Amino acid sequence: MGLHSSRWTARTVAVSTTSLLLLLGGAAAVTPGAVAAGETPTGCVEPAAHADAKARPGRPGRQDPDALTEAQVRQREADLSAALAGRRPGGHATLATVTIPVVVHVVAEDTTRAGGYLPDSMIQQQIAVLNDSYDGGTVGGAATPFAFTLQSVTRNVRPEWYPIVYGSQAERQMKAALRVGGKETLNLYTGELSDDLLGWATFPQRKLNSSDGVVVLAESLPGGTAGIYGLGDTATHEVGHWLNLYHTFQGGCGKSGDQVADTPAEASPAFNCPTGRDTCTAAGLDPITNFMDYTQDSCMFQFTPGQATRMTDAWAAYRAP
Ligand SMILES: [Ca+2]
Ligand SMILES: [Ca+2]
Ligand SMILES: [Zn+2]
Repeated sequence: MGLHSSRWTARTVAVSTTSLLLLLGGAAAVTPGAVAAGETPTGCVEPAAHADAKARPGRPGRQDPDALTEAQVRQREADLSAALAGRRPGGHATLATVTIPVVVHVVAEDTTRAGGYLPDSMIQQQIAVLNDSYDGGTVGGAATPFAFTLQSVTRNVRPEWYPIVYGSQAERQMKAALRVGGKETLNLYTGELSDDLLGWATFPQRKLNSSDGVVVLAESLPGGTAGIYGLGDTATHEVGHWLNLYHTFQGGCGKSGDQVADTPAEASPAFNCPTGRDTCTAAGLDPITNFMDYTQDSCMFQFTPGQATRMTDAWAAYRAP
């Protein structure tokens, strides 16, 4: 309970105008879920509520879909360098504030909340959580250049797309039908998801395709019923991938890691909110409060300056109009 309080306090102290919204989520005892198979190098799939955290990464017969291989990381890093060199010769990109237009696509099976038909208030609260998270408004969080503004909301009662099944033809059809804007536009889809997932995202690519975007469990939005994942940080995490961040546990204790120097290496995902976790001999405790770990929403509240730089580079390389 102490950790829940400290995180809420962190939000409250730093951003008093949005902190109340975060309190609506509650912190019911729900444990993270199993992963689904079928991950691709350009996707990221998150675990959802309602299953056994300890079983998740190594669940028999299932591979952790978020684990990119070292070869995949090397390939992505080479592409980032090449793309960045084309946009900004030499050094890191620097950016003034970038306001990302967000289009939220509410996908539902009927017009009830249980059917995925979220109220506008939850969507507005989600945008507030994104801004709070990316502007360094949380205690210890680094500021990034990114701000978010709600451009529009589409409401889609489409039982044939529901639940949203990761990697399915129905998902591709849904995105092809709904996605709008260029590479700078964040298309955020909400709905019930397959396989107890919390969400998934596409990493940036040089050539835009209709799959680009973020999918999150509807009830993971602030005020949602997803228990320890009901404060809106699933979207924060997924948007991190959309801006080219890896998990903090990418590569484990090995060499390449998450390509960010100021996030201590971590052997495996952390769940719930452990104290003093230290899974790699490399300096530093595991970054369990980082948005790119797998801890519960109340436990994750930071990006680092290194992650801010990486996202800034990725914006210049891939998403800047
Ligand atoms: Ca690191
Ligand atoms: Ca360590
Ligand atoms: Zn992830």
